[in-house]
Amino acid sequence: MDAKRKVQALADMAAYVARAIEKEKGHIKVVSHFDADGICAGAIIYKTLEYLSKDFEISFVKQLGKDEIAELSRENNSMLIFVDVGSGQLSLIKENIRVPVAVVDHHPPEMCRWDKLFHLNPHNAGIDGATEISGAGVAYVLARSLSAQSKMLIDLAIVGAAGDMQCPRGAFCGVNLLLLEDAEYAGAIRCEKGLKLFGRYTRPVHKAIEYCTEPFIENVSGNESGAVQFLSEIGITVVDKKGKWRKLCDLTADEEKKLSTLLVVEYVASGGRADELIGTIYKLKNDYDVMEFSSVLNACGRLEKPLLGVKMCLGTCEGSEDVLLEYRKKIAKAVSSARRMRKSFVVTDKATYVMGGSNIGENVIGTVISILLKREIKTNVCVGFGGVKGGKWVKVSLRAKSKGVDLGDAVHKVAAEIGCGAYGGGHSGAAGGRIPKGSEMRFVELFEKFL
Ligand SMILES: [Mn+2]
Repeated sequence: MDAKRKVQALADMAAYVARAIEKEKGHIKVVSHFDADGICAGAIIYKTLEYLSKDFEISFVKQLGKDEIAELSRENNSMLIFVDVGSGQLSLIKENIRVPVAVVDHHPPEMCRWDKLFHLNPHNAGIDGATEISGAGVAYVLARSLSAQSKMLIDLAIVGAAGDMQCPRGAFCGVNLLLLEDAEYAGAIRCEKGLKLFGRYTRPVHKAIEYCTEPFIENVSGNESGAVQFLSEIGITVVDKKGKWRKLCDLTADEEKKLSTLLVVEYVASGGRADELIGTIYKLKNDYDVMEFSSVLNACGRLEKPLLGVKMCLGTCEGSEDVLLEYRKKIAKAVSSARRMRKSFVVTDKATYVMGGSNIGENVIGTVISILLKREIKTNVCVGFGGVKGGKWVKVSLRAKSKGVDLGDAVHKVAAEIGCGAYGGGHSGAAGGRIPKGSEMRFVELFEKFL
């Protein structure tokens, strides 16, 4: 099937799910995932239900497990809509939820059906939900089926895909590419080539360079006056004729080229690839680059402010710089506490296990191990255990440098073997799950067999 036919198949399923939602007159509860994709998907559904004047509320979960579903089953809702979560938990939902349920997700689906399930998942239309469409993309397809007004939410479908890392080397594919073309045509996104520094349209150029730590430039990264000096040495003034700060997008083509050349040299020398620094920039109407805006939303979720993220998706970006700053500090703190605990890491031939304990929370453990894996961990796979509030559970995060082992599949099977409510899943390079506190070493033992 070609891409457009698959999209038609997805749209047909969306129409079926949409009819069930349209019919619903009672209170609808929307449950979405707290990452950038889930926030975009949630915002799309939120706005669309508002267009339809539905009685609804939205909430966000870090994961959808037994506890979360049990809690939902005790609430008084007429309908549940799961967004960016749910396809992998169908049997749990079936067991516990009596009211009609719409599941709008892009994760690999469990094979399970019942009469009150309205399921929208790209895998069921022959579309790969890992690379070709995000949760926000699927939510957008449903939203279009519910209301023509939802067309204006198309940019969020792309932000969600970027948040889920569905644009390796800056390129989208599959349905994402079709959505991007639509978004460009509608004027919701503008594509241009250039330096992919955060703050291209939003920060003074010297600030963009100062905040840039990849590449890390001695005396410039993290050093404001150093950044100003660096620019003036290569003949780039930081203020314009009117005395206003110049942004990266204000530079002339020659100036940007000169700056790119120097930064790329530094970047390649520090082990990076040039195409990570120079390439297509997808500019949103709120003046953010798609990638950059998705990181703002990610920070909102990790700081437990997903509703602020929804607000930023649907309105003004006020407070976005504060959110990024707060999140940067949180990550820096967690990375240094992980480094202090180095001696407690379990290291085998194939993997390094970071025992975060209560020092590294579940919201940051994944990012912390990604950073450690890039900078100092020698094994191909890194597994992190992070603290979960309440003390009953431990969050497991898995990352791999290169392919070879399907982490999502491995964590799923290991969790099943541990039992007691443990669960896990994800993609081949990045996965996660939850296990009961105290079963960390059992996890290590079982997981090693998969490597
Ligand atoms: Mn997603």
